[in-house]
Amino acid sequence: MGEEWSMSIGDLTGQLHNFGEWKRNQLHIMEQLENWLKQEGLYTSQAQRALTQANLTLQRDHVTVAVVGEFSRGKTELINALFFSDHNFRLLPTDAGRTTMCPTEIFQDQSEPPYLRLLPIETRLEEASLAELQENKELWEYIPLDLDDSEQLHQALLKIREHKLVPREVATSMGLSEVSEIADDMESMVSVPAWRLAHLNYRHPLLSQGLRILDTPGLNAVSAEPELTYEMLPSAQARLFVVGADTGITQSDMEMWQQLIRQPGVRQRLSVMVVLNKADTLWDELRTEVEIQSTIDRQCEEVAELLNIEPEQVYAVSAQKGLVARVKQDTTSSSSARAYPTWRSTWPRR
Ligand SMILES: Nc1nc2c(ncn2[C@@H]2O[C@H](COP(=O)(O)OP(=O)(O)O)[C@@H](O)[C@H]2O)c(=O)[nH]1
Ligand SMILES: [Mg+2]
Repeated sequence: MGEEWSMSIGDLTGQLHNFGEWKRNQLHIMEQLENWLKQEGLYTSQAQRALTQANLTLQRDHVTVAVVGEFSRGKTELINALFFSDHNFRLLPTDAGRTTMCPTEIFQDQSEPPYLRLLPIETRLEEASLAELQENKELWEYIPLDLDDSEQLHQALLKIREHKLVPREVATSMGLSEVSEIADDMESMVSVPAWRLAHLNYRHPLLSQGLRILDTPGLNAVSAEPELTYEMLPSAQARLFVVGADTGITQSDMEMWQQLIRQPGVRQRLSVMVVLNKADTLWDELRTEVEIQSTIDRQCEEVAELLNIEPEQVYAVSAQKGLVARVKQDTTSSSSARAYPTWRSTWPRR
């Protein structure tokens, strides 16, 4: 399983590289076209507009990988393990019971220095559509990021999961009565997520080739932002559906699968990979590696059967142990890495 997984990451790197090359090539062709049109006296204002538009579209073109699943399955940890293990800490905050509350888009915009932008939850009170809000940068909180300052980076990214207290009526008018938690005995104040959407402009070799990662919250928060669910997900080129080996496929995993992945009308060519995360919960020191592997294989088969996909589409991983092993640079200090050398050697590396 591990080998296939690392192969897929290798493929992704290769394909993104080709995509980046293709984009550069197209931009070069357009430049030549522009020069030629100018030479021939055909560079009208209409031609100029068309070329500028094509240029912009191409530069903004991304390959989006959306990470979806019920809350606390380890989606955010998986993104940390796969893409951000170069730091000596967890880049995106993950914690038991305190899950990502707002969808987070991670990309690299060369034209601006790294930043975190957050769209305040209060914008739900406005009539504007999410697309309009995305354009209106003044509404967003802007935090410049210093990628060399781990502490600042860590503190800034903790904001993604901030909550705030609002009167119950306000939460209701925001359409958040279901996701809010009661915060005091009087039940007059409730706790709601502070942000609707986060944009993280970061630096990473894969992001620079045009990869965009979409980290999503669980079902509750997703259903509070239906526009996001139904507009952003179908436009993703690939989707990772994350389930937990500790819980197996639950009723709500199944609902998410049906609502978000198996939506009628979603283009079939969209590729879906199912990640059976928290495989470490099946590790057992009193059993042999062969026994453990057969338990993991069996669980992958069960997941495939329930979701009606091929067992080859299910990848058993441990995002957490993988992240720890990579952050610690695979040193023997990680007991899991020491105990499971096969796992360690097949974990994808950049
Ligand atoms: N044992 C174990 N715990 C994990 C693993 N991945 C994530 N977790 C834990 O599960 C909790 C939720 O993780 P998080 O990434 O925030 O889940 P998300 O809500 O799906 O994004 C955190 O406490 C993580 O440390 C894993 O591979 N193994
Ligand atoms: Mg999360």
